[in-house]
Amino acid sequence: MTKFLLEAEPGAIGAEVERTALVIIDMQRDFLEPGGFGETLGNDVSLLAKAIPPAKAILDAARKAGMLVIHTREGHRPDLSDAPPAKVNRGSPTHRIGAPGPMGRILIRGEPGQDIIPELYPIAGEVVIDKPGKGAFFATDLGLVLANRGIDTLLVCGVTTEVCVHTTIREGNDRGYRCVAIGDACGSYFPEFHEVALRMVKAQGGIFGWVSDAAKVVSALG
Ligand code: C5J
Repeated sequence: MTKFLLEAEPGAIGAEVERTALVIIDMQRDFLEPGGFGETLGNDVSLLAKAIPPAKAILDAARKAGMLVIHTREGHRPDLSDAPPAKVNRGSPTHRIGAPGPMGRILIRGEPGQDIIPELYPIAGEVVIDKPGKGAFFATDLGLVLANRGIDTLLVCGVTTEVCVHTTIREGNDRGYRCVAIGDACGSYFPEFHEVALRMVKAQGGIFGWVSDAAKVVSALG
């Protein structure tokens, strides 16, 4: 086993490369790219773009170290059979899941906008999890993949900090994983939510995880 020590808050965390996974949440074109679904909702996508270079840095470091890399994509089957009406029937009808969007049908698997941005595109051997919910464990085989690889620690980054990243860290924590949010490799359309979401993870002695940053991950794995 290859051990590493990651500087984090509320305290450093020791882990093993072979028992750690990098989980990159929903770095999808529709959330991040100008002209995508996120921007049509009135969001400033440049706030999310800031997370791309740090996410790329830890992706490169994880690949070099031979760490398990997992990418997730939020999205649904084309017939919406896995999309709860309570999720679909929300917001303006022209901006709902399944409606035509600037990069194909909104949050539908296989549409260009639902895919991962080119900068962080998965390579052969990396796991891609299509998830119908906000958390990456809900209604997916993520838990099975992690158990089969003997994973006990998750380095989690992606978008958005307070929604899908947070939900995944909460789910992972309850399942017994040590979850570390890589703060600068996460992003939100709402900077105050991003900041408070990270503070929530590490509050009270690390109530459901740790917070670190990309430079610390690169240094720990280097
Ligand atoms: C994610 C969302 N990925 N905000 N989705 O956070 O709806």
